[in-house]
Amino acid sequence: MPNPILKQVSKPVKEVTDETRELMDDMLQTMYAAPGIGLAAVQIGVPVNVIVMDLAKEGEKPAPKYFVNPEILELDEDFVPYDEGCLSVPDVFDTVDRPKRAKITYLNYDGERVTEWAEGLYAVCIQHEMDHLKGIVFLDHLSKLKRSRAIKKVQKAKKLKAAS
Ligand code: K2U
Ligand code: ZN
Repeated sequence: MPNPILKQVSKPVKEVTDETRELMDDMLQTMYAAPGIGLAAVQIGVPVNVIVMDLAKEGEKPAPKYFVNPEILELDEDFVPYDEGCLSVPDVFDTVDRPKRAKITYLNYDGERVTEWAEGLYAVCIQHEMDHLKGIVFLDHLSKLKRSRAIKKVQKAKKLKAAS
């Protein structure tokens, strides 16, 4: 942080092919290994509009979701706070206010069109991931002071890690 890769604006995918599915399978494995509950392709250095997610809790059957070229159609006026983290900004957590619900449309793993409302953690996560596709990291929603403190913390941790 700040990492130019994360600031890239990702490009739409022309069509969902076996190559797209292979990328999503790889992303899902990476996400489970982190562990995380969502991942945008740009976070593994591939700036394309692809997101994977699995909101299943510990011990529940995995419920992977795949999003190709996702778009937000509508956002709720009400905002709710959530203590967010990010796999690309390790060990930093802070409260971000986001619309409570979001109507989204996307192509699924098989390239079929899905349009649905997301709420709860699903709404938080999909908005966090779709920010990544626009080169936005959750820190960009924080105050300048909080953002600069978070970046210093990540950079210090990185130096320590490099030194150790
Ligand atoms: O994009 C990412 O960095 C993945 C995030 C997704 C996420 C961030 C904030 C709120 C919801 C989802 C990682 O999953 S961060 C790890 C995590 C795990 C459980 C709940 C919240 C965050
Ligand atoms: Zn993130």
